[in-house]
Amino acid sequence: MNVPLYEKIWMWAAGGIIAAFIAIVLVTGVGGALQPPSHVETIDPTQVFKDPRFAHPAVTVDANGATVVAFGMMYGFTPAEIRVPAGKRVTFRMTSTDVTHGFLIVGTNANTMLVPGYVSQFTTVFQRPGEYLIVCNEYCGLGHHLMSAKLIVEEAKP
Ligand SMILES: [Cu+2]
Repeated sequence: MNVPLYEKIWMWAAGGIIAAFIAIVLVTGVGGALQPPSHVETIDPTQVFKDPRFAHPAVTVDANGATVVAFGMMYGFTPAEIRVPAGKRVTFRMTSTDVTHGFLIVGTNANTMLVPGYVSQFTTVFQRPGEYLIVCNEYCGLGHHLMSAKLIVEEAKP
């Protein structure tokens, strides 16, 4: 069969693009699945109460913003009421003592999973003062629907 040269070039080019796509899918899919995508900080889930990072779950406010140390367990969050300043950077550091929980602050873009064995961390800014509902959005057991907490965003003091 006599295939014209241009036809051959385009067949090889199309084949090469397909091979490149498959390679990209394999490299990112397999490589990315080997570890969590960000902030790999581990913790022994059975020792959360004794671990110095989580022994005193609380909100620490300083000039730059606030740091929230909290954990989720069946079926609640500790602390159950979190007070942070409006318009400042708030860093959440959280984990779970038992199973995987969710941490969603309704009406904001704050949403993470609390996976036992790992410390979840993210930073956000709450612009609007007010009261926000925090819910667990990963089914974690019979009391899942009872698992909630409160975020109070306070007007920043001048
Ligand atoms: Cu839960």
